[in-house]
Amino acid sequence: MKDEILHHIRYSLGKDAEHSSVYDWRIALSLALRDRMVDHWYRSTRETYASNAKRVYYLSLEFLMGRLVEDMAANLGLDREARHAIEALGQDYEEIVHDEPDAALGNGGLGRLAACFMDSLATLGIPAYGYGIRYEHGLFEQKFSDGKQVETAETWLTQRHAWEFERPEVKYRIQFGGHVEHHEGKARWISSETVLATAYDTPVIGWKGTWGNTLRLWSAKAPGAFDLESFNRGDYLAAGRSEALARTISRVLYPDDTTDAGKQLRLKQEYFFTAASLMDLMRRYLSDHDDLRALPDHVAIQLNDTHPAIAGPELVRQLVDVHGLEMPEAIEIVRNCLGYTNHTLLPEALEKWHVGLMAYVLPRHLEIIRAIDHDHRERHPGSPRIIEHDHVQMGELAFIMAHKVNGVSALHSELVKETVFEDLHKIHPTRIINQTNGITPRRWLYTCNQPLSDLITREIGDGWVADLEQLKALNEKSGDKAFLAEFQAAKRANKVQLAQWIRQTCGTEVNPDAMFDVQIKRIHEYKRQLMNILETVALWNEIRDNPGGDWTPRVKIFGGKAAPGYHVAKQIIHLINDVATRINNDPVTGDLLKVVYPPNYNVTMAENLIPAADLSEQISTAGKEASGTGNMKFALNGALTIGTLDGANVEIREHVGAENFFLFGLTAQEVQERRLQHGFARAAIEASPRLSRVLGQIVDGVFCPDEVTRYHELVGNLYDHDYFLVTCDFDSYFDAQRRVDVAYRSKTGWAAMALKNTANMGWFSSDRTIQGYARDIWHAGPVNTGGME
Ligand code: DL6
Repeated sequence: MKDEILHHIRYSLGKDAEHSSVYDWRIALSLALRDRMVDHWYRSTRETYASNAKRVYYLSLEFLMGRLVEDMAANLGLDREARHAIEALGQDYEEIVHDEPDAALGNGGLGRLAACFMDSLATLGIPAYGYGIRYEHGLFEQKFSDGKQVETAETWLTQRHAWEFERPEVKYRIQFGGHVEHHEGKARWISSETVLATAYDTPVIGWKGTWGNTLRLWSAKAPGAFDLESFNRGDYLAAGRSEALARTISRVLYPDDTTDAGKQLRLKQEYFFTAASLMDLMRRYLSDHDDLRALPDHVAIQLNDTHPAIAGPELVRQLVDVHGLEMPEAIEIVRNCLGYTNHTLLPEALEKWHVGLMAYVLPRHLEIIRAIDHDHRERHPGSPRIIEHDHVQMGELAFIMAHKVNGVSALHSELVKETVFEDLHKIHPTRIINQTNGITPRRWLYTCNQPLSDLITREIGDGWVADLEQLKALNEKSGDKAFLAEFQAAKRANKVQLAQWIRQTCGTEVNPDAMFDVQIKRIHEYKRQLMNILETVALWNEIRDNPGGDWTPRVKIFGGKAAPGYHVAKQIIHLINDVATRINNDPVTGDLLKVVYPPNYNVTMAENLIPAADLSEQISTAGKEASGTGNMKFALNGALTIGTLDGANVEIREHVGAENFFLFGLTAQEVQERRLQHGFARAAIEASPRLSRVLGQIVDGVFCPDEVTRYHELVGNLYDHDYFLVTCDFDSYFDAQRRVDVAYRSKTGWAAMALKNTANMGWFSSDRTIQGYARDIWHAGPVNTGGME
């Protein structure tokens, strides 16, 4: 390994060891690891071709990969070797690993799920491709200026991305606009704009290197030659214009995971990567098959939300316009290939495109969508329409074009049947199924939490990394005081490290013996960070009223970004920072209560925070969080959850035991009923002296003396339009937090509850989730491998 790294320092970076920077060492290490992947990767491809195995294609506008070096080394079984080699070369391994920028090609849960799925597909040996966009700028960087969120462009690709292979020979012409001509029953799309999609491949190697799949990301390029004539005339802007226009398509990730961006560019992005991916998989299929009717026997395509839902009409277009199939038969073939995962019930996140825009950008697809709609309504009179009120409803399109539609937690899948797709579910009662989300244990325990991972491996061996249910053996240890002490020591080691990092990042001293209470996720009203900070103020009040009381010291940790245009979410960020400033400087509460909000939450930060957390905040309004996956990461790492009966919390509670979970709040059903009661929020505030006092302080400017009116709108909205029922759940939440305080005071009792969480989270491995998709949707499986070469 050492020689391989030195080889890359010299021959790939053109440096000598003495003059190499941290960056050079990181790239050399990454290239050395990448070399070790290539043979596994090729072998997997050869075996897939040789066995004629069915391939899975996971289409996702987002892949939130984070850093790769540790993950890649761990999956190759080279994590220790890599560290030793770097140290033997006199370098600091941690510094090198931390030099890698996060590949932040996603907004949150949906994109991170795609990354976990890639890891599990490779670990399980299922032949698969992830297809997405190679954004030049990933999710924006967040800074705080006087407590307010400020966004700047993310720049990961200004450095070399060592993991990928550019494939200049793999390119497809993607068309937009123009019109359609019909002649003798055949359609011809005469487009007005073309860009090239070119491929970049990153190998994804599963645990112990037994299998390798590909993440293929598309970059947009101009199709024509550089405009030398304009350049020679001195018109440099004109010379670069077509290149710049084309590149726009893969330039920026839309910084919004809950609202329909509504922009022409977004629709173009969606079509760009979907069309390129389908052209690519069709080319691969036709390279060794000629019967298009057998496509579903060899190809399974999963739509990660509606973002790639144009795949239905696009594949129909290719089958009909390019390969000459009849429309009804093409629709049936495509349906048998496609699965669609729904990740949200929020109405604003269900994509809809105006027919005018669709006609302008994708005129042939609009015709095909009308044909699909017509075909479906002929077969199922009275069915909901795909095009309603001049909008193409992408959820309906995806549903109709998929043979299976899945929700991402048991509760969510039931709500999908009862709400957004109620009518379509009646027509196709077996189409909606559930596949509860999962997380990869490789990244979310083995790599990110070495103290706990080492302890578990010492106790039960390392089989758990690829078979997480083996953690159940730890249940026997919940009465073993010596083991519980070691379990606590692992947590404490993580907390000490985090406390140091918090000091460096936020300048705040926190006590590692205080309870670390963490809420990290996108900032959204339904996730109710607002309720958390209001409860923090209420606790602050009570401590100040009785500073000598028997309080449980707490550090409240927040992390998360707000969509740049989401005004209320940005106000909530500002409020949290204002409250933090006031509380952290209060000598009365001192170490009993601290609030920290490190900026720029990302995958790497999650890997630091989660292993150190004692309490996991999963407090969304019931019925709103489709699943959550952060909730799983925390519980796996031995944090207890305070949460509502929402998303996958319901199943987590069932698995870890109700006695090891702090439940509060209204159920999804009660939420619906409460909303119908006139003046429910005012009534709740009036009934809660604690909440009234907190809201009064905020209105009086206790946390913003420089601008007393800053939060009047935010608080006013709570009185009049508390759609997410912060006010109604507040008292129940406060009481649950006090139960948490009491439980935390018994160190051994807490450790036993935490261990029960770790021991019973095995079911939430994304390996289990992928096995479910493979069995129930894709009808695909692993190609037998001979183990590590
Ligand atoms: O399924 C992954 C993840 C869930 O865990 C979250 O509960 C859910 O909010 C998230 N959904 C989205 C929806 N975005 N769009 N469209 O990100 O998916």
